[in-house]
Amino acid sequence: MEVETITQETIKVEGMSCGHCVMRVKKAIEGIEGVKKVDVSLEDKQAVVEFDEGKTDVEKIKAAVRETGYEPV
Ligand SMILES: [Cu+2]
Repeated sequence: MEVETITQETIKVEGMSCGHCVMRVKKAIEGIEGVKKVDVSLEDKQAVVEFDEGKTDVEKIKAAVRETGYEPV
């Protein structure tokens, strides 16, 4: 039996300037296994991510954001 531990984390993201950036960051995070929900806000410069702790972690999410060319803080 697999137990899911869903956690919510808010990650600050620098460098987003328009809706296109938001979509890129959102898609990058959504592509990570274990991620359940992503909300990216241009106004707040942050991504609110719900994920399964057993499958991924904040560092992996930050790495994916960095790969798209934006700076997680
Ligand atoms: Cu943009």
